[in-house]
Amino acid sequence: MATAKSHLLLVWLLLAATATPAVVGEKGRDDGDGENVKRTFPAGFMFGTATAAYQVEGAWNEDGKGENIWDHMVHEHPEYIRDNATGDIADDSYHKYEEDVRLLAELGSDFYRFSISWARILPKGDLSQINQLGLNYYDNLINELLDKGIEPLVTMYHWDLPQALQELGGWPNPILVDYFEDYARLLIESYGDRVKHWITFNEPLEFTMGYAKEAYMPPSINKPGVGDYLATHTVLLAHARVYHMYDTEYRPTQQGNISITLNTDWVEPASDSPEDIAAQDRMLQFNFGWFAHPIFSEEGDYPQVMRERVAANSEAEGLPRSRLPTFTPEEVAFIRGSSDFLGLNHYTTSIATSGEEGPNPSRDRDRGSVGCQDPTWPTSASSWLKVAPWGFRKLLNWLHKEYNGVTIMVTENGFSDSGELNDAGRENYYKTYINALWEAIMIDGVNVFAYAAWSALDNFEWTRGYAERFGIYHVNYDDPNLTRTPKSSAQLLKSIFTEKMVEKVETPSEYSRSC
Ligand code: GBH
Repeated sequence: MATAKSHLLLVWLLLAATATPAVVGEKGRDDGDGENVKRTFPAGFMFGTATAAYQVEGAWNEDGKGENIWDHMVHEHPEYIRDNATGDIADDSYHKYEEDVRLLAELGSDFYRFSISWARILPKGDLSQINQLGLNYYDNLINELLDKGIEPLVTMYHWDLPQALQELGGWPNPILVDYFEDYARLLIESYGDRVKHWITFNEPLEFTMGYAKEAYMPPSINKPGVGDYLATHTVLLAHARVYHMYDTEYRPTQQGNISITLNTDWVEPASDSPEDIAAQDRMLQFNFGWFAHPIFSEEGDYPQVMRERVAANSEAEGLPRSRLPTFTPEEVAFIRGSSDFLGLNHYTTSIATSGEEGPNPSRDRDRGSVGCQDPTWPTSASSWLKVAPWGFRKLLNWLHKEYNGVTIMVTENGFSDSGELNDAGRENYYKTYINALWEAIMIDGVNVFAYAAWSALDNFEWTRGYAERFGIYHVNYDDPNLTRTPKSSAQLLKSIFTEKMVEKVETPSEYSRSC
């Protein structure tokens, strides 16, 4: 089954490596003819890169920083992390931020997406103690970026909850809505004169798994189908609280935007059968609609299919109420529309078919669809990350349709290898994915205004340690100076970022869908 189609894939990979002639009749503008066709992005389109505090900063206990749940987990459970690695030092960006900003400038970045470490600013999580040295660090970073003409884009929360707040139960405790609001207000008061794009949360789909599974994400609590639903409920209310605070109290003077970053694979049905198409829809709703439907749909609230299925399973389990918490009508209205754009993290594609997987109970089981990836798709150093640029274009089109022409910022997209300087795999990934992006914008009319490559530099890849590298700049972890060196992909991205053009490459129109 896979063979004929995998040949097509091979042909495509060869094509992707060389320039191909322009296709006549497309709506988008292809400049040039014959070889080296360039695809120009709309005027004002922004290119940049992204990182996250725990993955790059290091200095985990310096200058008054408090402990967070990642510090805690890597120290208490080194066995959860490949090679017992930690982010104690990471890329030492806390001390090397000036050098890092120089690299970003060298790359021609319009913006830099970084996150703020909550416990660096509020060591106890609450306002009982404000760490001025922590505030100064981000102040300096923001000023350094602006000085080099790079716009700062700030993620308030990229997975590193202060341990003191975890001791109150963490995200399943609704009191965290208040604590998050206090923290966000301090950030906006401190930096909002200069920061015009805010992201409240990065990938709640991932970090709420910390309350559903062991050894994947702190606090590593094994309550699937309960802890993840409760955590998400708080996170959505906290997001909306901060959105409204910004909207009413700060937007009039600061005139910025605020949003949330959600992640998903594109999901392809295993076949065109109605069962597989329904499984595809459930996969997208349970993984993405769970967060996006309450915020970006016209009706708000969790997706109907999710409310129905979790309620039915909970009843069958003899529970007096659904494991999926309920929003009041006031809360539905409060969350609905609480975003100026959609932040999207996207890396790969998977395939869905109807069936059951995962522990009982769990969100996986509630979903009633099983995911997999086709082994013939080209891969990266990360087992989950298969190269499928056509899936990126399909996902962008699905979002456009599902959420009524929503304005999108791609807040992460990237490829892992084991750290080669000559990173042809990453170059191929960016060329093909940025082509797919161009097609979605210029041919299909999807509203995307910015794109961030993950990541500016190699960094601590969570439980995968330092083995899977996403950087455009290489970091030498054997060298105490943690020397940064541009990889080949830095040249490629520099030309894309500065010329706002990508060289045209073909993406396959047929691909195999078997697992
Ligand atoms: C992003 O998550 C993060 O925002 C970023 O911090 C991270 O460094 C980057 O991606 C690269 O990973 O094989 O079952 O363990 C991306 C979404 C989804 C990727 C879950 C890892 C693990 C699947 N992540 N996936 S599994």
